[in-house]
Amino acid sequence: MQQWDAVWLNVNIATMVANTQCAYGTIENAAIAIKEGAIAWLGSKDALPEFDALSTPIYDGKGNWITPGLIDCHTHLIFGGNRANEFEMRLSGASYEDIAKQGGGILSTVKATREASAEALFVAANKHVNALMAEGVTTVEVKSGYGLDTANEIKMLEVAQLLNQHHVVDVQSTFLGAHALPAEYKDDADGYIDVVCNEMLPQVAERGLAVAVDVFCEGIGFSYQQTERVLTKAKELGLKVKLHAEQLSDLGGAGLVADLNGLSADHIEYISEASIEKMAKSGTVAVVLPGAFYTLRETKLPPFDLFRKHQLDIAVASDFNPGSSPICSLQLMMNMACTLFRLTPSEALAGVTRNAAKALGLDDRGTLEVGKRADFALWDIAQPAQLAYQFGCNPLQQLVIAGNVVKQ
Ligand code: DI6
Ligand code: FE
Repeated sequence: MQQWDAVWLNVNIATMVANTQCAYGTIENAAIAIKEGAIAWLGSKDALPEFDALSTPIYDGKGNWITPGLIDCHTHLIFGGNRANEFEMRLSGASYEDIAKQGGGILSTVKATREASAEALFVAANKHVNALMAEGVTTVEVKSGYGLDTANEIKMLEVAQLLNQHHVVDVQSTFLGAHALPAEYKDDADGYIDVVCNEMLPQVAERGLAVAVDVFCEGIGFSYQQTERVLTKAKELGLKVKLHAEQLSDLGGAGLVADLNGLSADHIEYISEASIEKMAKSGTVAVVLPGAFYTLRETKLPPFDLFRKHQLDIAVASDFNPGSSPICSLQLMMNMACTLFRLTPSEALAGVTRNAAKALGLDDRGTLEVGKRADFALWDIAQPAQLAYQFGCNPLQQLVIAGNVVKQ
């Protein structure tokens, strides 16, 4: 007789295991059992083995749907202040790039983040993680990049570490020291990159403060050569690499991160087919960020036909940040991925589960299979496409993270 920690009966399961027959990897009339934080059994209810029903908590799913816990693989959710004033400026005609060039944009959040205590940053960021979790998120990636000096970049990563320790949601940290050029290094971008490579990166690696390293490779960010220096150094130190690439122009960054076997290239509205071919070869995930596209009222869509032609894995993330995507909702991103980017609802769901896990280099989650982490959500829906189709009537009923029922 099986000894499990908990069992869910009377559920339909979208396993999201890649499957050519059914995009959701559906098992209807199913059951799922967990033990020690992992999935111990799942399958058709008819095949359920005998288990110790007297001492096992049993949940009745009432015919609702279970999906993997959602994974937001690209956020900047630790920051001081807000940029509602720039929202107003953009509405009266200023562009995101104009504002950045005038010393606003990312640099205004840098000022507020430097002025904020670690405690204040933690309290604000904790609310953001709560909001994501309320919509079914079980893993979130968090980037630094609003400190832009060694002490403040470390401060941000320590806040991320604290969040990971204190929040039930799993927090994966990324070092984004090369996010913007701080005022102290105006006209000396290479000098700032020296500090990122020789001072910040070694400390981040030695203290285990980040899993991965990212750079904003862009006309208003850092050049291809500067990006290459940072990512190469990161790899030497044993860190994974990913990139903000081709958001506003094509600098070839996505090809670079693919050449370095990077996890993901993110944004990529302006990517070339040559870079897409490189990503296909290296298995680098295409992370698309409809919240930034929407907020900046961009019109150039990422080239999804080419992504599909070259069979890239596509992830969808919030890019939650105070400037270009002040939207702390992965459910809305799924909806926008369909409405703005024309992904199918199953592609959108794969984008926030299986492919988002791959974008973070995590192979223990993102699909529901025996042995994977017991991270899953029970939704009050009649079919999985509803998760992308509707917005504002959060259907989350129950959330399980590493086997713990954190919402019911
Ligand atoms: N691209 C983005 O979408 C965010 N960072 C980046 O490099 C925007 C960050 C911000 O505007 O504060
Ligand atoms: Fe971003």
